[in-house]
Amino acid sequence: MASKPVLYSYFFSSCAWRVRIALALKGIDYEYRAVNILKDEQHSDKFRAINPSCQVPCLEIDGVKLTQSLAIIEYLEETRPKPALLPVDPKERAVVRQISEVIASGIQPNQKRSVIQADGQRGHDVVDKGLRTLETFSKTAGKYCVGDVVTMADICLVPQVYNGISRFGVDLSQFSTIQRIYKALMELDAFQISHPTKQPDCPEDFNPFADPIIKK
Ligand SMILES: N[C@@H](CCC(=O)N[C@@H](CS)C(=O)NCC(=O)O)C(=O)O
Repeated sequence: MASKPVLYSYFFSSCAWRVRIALALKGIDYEYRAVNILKDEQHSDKFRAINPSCQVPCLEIDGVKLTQSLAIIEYLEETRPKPALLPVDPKERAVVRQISEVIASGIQPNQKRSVIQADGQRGHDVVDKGLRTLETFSKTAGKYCVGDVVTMADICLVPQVYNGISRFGVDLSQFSTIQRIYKALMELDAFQISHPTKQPDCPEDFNPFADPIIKK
């Protein structure tokens, strides 16, 4: 019998949350192993042996160890196609990947803890500018980012928006389409059960609006 997938995650990691959403949408049961980034556990010898790039997420599944959230999501899509997270139409697929890349390559790496250190204003500006770009994609939005079906773009959007609001105080009301989509997505089970505050490593006294490192 195949062993249960193992997800190395940190409750407040937006990249790990992407994978948690994809696993939840596809109904894949997994074991959760916490890597505490605030305690620098990603650089421990133990975790380095698992993922030499010292980052979460990392997913052990089907006898392979996968890193990079978008690559993991695409692997899940190819091996467990239902429900689909990418549209059939190549143009729509491209838009989904475009939105995902804006977030995964354009926003998240520039606002991560190790990059901005204690500069909350810089983090705010990076997310604010990125969401401004995403708001311009609203022409293709339906109920969700691309049409009326949840896609990888939505999986990337929610953790980034949550991060922007809770860590940097980004004012979401400026972005009416994103705000509407975010609210619609947050009503779905897969987004709720994968939420940072529902993870086993989330401290009981965690205040999502007071980042433990960045004091505004
Ligand atoms: N491109 C990677 C980024 C992964 C990443 O930046 N992970 C962060 C948490 S969201 C991390 O592990 N940070 C700790 C560190 O870089 O030391 C992905 O999409 O998975």
